[in-house]
Amino acid sequence: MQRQLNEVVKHGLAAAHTPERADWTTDQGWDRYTAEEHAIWKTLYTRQSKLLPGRACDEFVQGMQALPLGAESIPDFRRLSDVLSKRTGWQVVAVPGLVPDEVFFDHLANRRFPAGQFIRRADQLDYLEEPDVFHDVFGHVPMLMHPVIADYIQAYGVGGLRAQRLGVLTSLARVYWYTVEFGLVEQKRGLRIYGSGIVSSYSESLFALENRSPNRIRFNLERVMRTQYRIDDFQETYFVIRNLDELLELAHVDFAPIYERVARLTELEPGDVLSDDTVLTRGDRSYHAARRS
Ligand code: HBI
Ligand code: FE
Repeated sequence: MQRQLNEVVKHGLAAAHTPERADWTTDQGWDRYTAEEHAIWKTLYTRQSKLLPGRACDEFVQGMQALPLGAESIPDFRRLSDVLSKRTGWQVVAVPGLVPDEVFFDHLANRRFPAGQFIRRADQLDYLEEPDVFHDVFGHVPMLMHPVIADYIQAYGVGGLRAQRLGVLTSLARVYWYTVEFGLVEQKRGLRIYGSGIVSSYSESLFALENRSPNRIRFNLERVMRTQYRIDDFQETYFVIRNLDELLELAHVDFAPIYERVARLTELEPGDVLSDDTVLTRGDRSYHAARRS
């Protein structure tokens, strides 16, 4: 999962990896994964596959089925890229872990998804700070099979480079966080997960959909840009889109005037609810209240 990612990047831990190449890519080294590492993948994969029917959105399930992904082994990025590139023009490239923002955005802008080469340890099944191969591949790659998500994440890469120059990356990163990583979508048979941070996490899949604690609020761009997010725990609020095409519209919005408006508004805490929010579920906040005391 990619909790604490911004913190880790800010504090320079990402620099602990010395890049072999300027774009920080590395060989996946698929032959070097050990039996233990494949077994960790199998545990995670099996657990998530049982949980996700009726919880993940239809597009995730379809993407998953069309990819060379299975329980038995950590997938080979070349085989994934063969299928993915034919569908949406994206490739999966290996990186050692977190990479600097501008490197990350440059990959996305060019339809390369940087995926962590390593897998979490057996004692970190539910929580880790850097995005590993399970989060990046199981969580993100099925969604990249969908043309709308494929365009949206590329637009985030382009927008990220621009937002960095404008000094407004914080607002844009919140949009990414509350959509690509932690988004929910309304589908015919109910609320479903499309966010990769949720879909790759057993406990957050249950929490985001079924727990009484979090708010579930209709997605609104400016509202989301003002809202801080939690990097070290479950989200206090999930934002809900009506369908994935809503993201396509977002990819074409001119963010510059919006950044200016948002800069004049107060920031919101992760759990805040506003009088003009469209609230689907008002959370009782019990989970985070208990954590704080
Ligand atoms: N690097 N590998 C990797 N994966 C990410 O999701 C990532 C990153 N570097 C920076 C970053 N994300 C975020 O800080 C930006 O989305 C803002
Ligand atoms: Fe991620």
